[in-house]
Amino acid sequence: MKVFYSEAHRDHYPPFEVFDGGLRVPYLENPDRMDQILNALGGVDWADVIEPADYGLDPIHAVHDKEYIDFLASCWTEWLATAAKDKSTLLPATFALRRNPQKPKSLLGRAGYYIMDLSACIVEGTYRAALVSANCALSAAEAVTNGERSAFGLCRPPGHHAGKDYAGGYCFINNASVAANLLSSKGKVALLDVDYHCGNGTQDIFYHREDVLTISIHADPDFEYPHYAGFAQEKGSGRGYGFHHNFPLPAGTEDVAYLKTLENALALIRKFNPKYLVVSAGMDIYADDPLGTIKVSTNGISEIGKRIASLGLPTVIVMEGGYNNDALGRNIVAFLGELK
Ligand code: SP5
Ligand code: ZN
Repeated sequence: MKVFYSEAHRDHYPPFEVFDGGLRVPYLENPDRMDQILNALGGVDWADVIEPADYGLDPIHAVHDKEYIDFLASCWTEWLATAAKDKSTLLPATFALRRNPQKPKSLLGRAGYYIMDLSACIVEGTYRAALVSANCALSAAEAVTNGERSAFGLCRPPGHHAGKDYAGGYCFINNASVAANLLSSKGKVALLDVDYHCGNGTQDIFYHREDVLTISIHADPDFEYPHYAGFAQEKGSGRGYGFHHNFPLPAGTEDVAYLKTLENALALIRKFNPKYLVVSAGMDIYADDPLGTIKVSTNGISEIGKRIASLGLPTVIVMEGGYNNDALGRNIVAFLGELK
C-alpha cells in the first residue's frame, strides 16, 4: 500500500494547548505520533512510504474559503509583529459567534473569527505543514484514481474539524474533504469518519451536497467535543438532505456495539453506491486513548478495517486523531492491514 508522508509536519509543534478550565497541557497532537506510525509501518512488508506531490492551492480553495486560507498563510508573520507578551503560539481568547458575524481586520479579531477553540494553536511551521498534509491526502486520492485498491495519507496535522472557513481541534485544512472533493469530479464519493470525535468540518463542507455522502460515527456531542455538531438529527440541507448522517455513541461503547453501528453506516454506503470511498481514520476510538471514552480494542479496529474493505471500493484512508502514542502504530497497522 502506498503511504504518503512528508517530514514537513515536524515544524508544526505548538508548545501547549488549553483544556477545559484553562489547563495548559503539552500539545497532544505531537510529531511523535508520526514516528510511532512510521516505526510500525517499517515492520510490515506491504507499506511503501512516499513523498506527496504538490497540487498547489486550487484543490484547497475548492473546499475552503480563500480569505480563511489567506489568514492561515499570513497570521504567523502578523503575530510576530504584535506587542503580545508570549508569542510562542497564536491563540485567540475571544471567538466569533457565527450569528451575524462582522469580519474584523485586526489579527486577533480574525484569529477569533477563523479558529473555533483552544487546541488549533498556530506556530511558524503550521501553514506549510497543513498544506503538505493536504498534499498527502491528494496524493493518496490520485493513487486510487490510477488504479490502486487503496492508499493512505499519513496526514499531520489532521483535518476533519476544519470547516469551510475555520480551524479547530488540531485541524487547519480538511485533508479528507480536499481528497473527497477531488475524487468527486470522477463520480460519487462516500466519506466515512471513524475518528472518536464528530467530523464537524467535513459535515460543514459537504452539508449541501448530494454527490458526496458523509457519515460520522463518534462520541455523542451531548457530552463530547465538538459539542455543537454531530447530532443524529443533522442530515444535510437542500439537495444535500439525506446525504449526511451522524451516529452518536455513548461513552464506554465497546467492540460489539461499535461494529453494529458501523454496519448501519456501511449499509447506507452500499445503498449510495459510490465510485470511491474516503475514510477519516482516527484511532482515538481505542480503549486506552487519553482523549477518548469509547472502548474499541485493537482487534476491534482490525475488524472495522475488514468490514470497510468488504465494501470492495477503491479507498483513500486519511489519518485523523489518535493520541495513545504507544498503541498508535499497532492500531494503524491493524486497520490498514485489512485494507491493503
Ligand atoms: C483530530 C482530533 O482528534 N481532534 C480532537 C481535538 C479535541 N480537543 C478537545 C479538547 C478538550 C479536552 N478535553 C479533555 C478531556 C481529557 N480527559
Ligand atoms: Zn478525534
